[in-house]
Amino acid sequence: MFILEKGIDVPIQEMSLQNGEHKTEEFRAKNPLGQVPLLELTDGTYVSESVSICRYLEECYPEKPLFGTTPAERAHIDMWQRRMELRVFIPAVEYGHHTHPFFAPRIKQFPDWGASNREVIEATYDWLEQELRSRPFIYGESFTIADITGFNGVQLAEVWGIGIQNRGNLAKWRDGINARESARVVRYAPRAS
Ligand SMILES: N[C@@H](CCC(=O)N[C@@H](CS)C(=O)NCC(=O)O)C(=O)O
Repeated sequence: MFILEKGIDVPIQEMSLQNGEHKTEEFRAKNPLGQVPLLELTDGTYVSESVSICRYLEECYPEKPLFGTTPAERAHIDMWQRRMELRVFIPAVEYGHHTHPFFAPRIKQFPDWGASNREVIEATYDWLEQELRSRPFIYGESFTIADITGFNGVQLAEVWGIGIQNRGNLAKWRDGINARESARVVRYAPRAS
């Protein structure tokens, strides 16, 4: 989604997680965590972690900035991106991991921990509902990395059945992001509500 928003051309190699292509010795030599995404730099090194990859691309291709341009803007956008990551995206990951039957044979589940993450998401949604009364995007008047992280977190929560319910401002924001051309590569939700 970030690459499409930037309008840059980055060669993409898709991998089958189902076939365990990310767990081979060859792949682990590039990322010992055996996870995607992974970016190969021109100097032959590799960077994993989605947001680190986005930051690198932003520095290489500063046009259409998604992390801000001034020191103040960068700090604010980083703050909101972290909030979306820590209070929506990661809690959605944790909720799924610790409550969904799919993960039961894969990881040791702690359902109470799962439930507490749902509370974090719901509280954040209540807060965002207020924040979005007066602006169209997570940070101000323009689309940023914080919208990408937030949107993907909201979608993931929806997959596990945590909807945004009757929070109208949040729904309007989500639907606006969902309608962007770039969202086609991450859009997968049957809406929980
Ligand atoms: N913190 C990493 C998380 C990467 C991650 O969880 N990737 C998933 C796919 S979205 C993965 O590779 N899962 C397979 C696994 O962990 O075995 C990032 O932000 O890039």
